[in-house]
Amino acid sequence: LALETALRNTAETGDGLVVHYQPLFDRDSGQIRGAEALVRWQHPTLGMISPGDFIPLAESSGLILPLGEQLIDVIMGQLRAWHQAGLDPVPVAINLSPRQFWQSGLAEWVGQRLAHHDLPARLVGFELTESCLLDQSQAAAAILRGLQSLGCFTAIDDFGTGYSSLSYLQDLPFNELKVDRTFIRRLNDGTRSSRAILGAVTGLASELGLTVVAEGVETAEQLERLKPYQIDLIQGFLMGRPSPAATFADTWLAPR
Ligand code: G
Ligand code: G
Ligand code: MN
Ligand code: NA
Repeated sequence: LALETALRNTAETGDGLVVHYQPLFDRDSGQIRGAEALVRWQHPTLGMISPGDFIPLAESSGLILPLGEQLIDVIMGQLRAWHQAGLDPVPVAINLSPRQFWQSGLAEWVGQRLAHHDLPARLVGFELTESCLLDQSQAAAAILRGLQSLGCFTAIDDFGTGYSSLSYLQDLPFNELKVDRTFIRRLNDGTRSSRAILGAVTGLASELGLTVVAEGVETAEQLERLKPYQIDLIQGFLMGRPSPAATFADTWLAPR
């Protein structure tokens, strides 16, 4: 309960929200193409808490809604600050919990915040997992279209881990598909089925016009093994770990 009280304070004020940014690179040119925002919570006495340890509490308590709004404002504020510092920001993808995704008026609210921060919508996108979409693909499609019509991009995250249905890819307006890192890791075992599955998913996604992202690339050997597949972007510890905003900007952002 003490934890929930502290989280409520953070949800109301934004104090203690820390965002790290992990770069995504063009697989072939190696150029940076974007970043994923990954939240941490700086607790007054417990120190830095990872999302896996507080997002579930935020979801069960309902605090995920105000917390998520604070977070989006922190990220948009950061993009604006980078721009004002003379840097050329890259598009940032924000993870959404199912409750945030289904909150009514999401796209409208995002549009208002973009205007408030005076940001081009193409700099902001949203990642959802398949658990957001279950059994409601018509309604989900409408929300995704709302975000896309603002100019934001949409990504399906951790693809292949949930109740994946390939028909999601046809029915839902996603710009990007992020292949879950378990599929990248399984390439290490060298089995024919691992290669077949990765080939089918990346081939179909690419054929449908989606930007395909390989997540969790940790070794040069994995990167090499990914070469035969239709993969556009690479994310993982090999190329860049999540880092605080200042480190991220120093390392990866170019002057305008
Ligand atoms: O950074 P880390 O590996 O600890 O992230 C663990 C999980 O927390 C990931 O699945 C990631 O998608 C999720 N996560 C990170 N940041 C956010 C966020 O801002 N909102 C939500 N809903 N989930 C997040
Ligand atoms: O569920 P989601 O894909 O949003 O989770 C993102 C999480 O994956 C982040 O917490 C990030 O720290 C983690 N991550 C990013 N790159 C790698 C990697 O190369 N290996 C592993 N094991 N985790 C990674
Ligand atoms: Mn993600
Ligand atoms: Na993921």
